[in-house]
Amino acid sequence: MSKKTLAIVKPDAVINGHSGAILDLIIKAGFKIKGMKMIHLTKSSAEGFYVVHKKRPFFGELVEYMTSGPCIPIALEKENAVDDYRKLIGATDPAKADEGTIRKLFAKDIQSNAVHGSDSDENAEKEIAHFFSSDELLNNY
Ligand code: 3AN
Repeated sequence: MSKKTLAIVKPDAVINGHSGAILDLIIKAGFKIKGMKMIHLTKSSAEGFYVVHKKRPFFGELVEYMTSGPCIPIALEKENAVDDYRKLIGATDPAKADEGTIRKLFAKDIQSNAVHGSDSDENAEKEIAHFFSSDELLNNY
């Protein structure tokens, strides 16, 4: 099993000043930060990242939202990273997320839902590579 996952602090959370609190919860949950940057996604990069949702009715709005402000992609490492991080963030819709989860605490609605988390080991690899070259990832701490 892979130990990696990709988190993104999304534009709503960055703009509303929640980045530090979210990072604190991630670190306290035992994840190690292997790479992190603040960027403003271009339309083509956001479309590429969410290509699996291209046919969904919310695709256009999702791309607009993800390009509306800065976001913070973070490459994380931990045993069982994908599942443990998804437990930490809670359900896609914050109204359905468990108490104490990042989305329950900081997300506004199903679209502006504060954070991203990879849904499989395979996608974690692809998503980390979308944002980070190998020399931007720490391997030795
Ligand atoms: P998750 O981020 O929990 O893996 P996905 O992969 O189903 O959820 O959706 C990707 C992103 O698309 C979500 N994080 C959210 O921003 C947006 N999204 C998902 N479902 C909807 C929806 N019904 N309406 C608007 N935006 C949505």
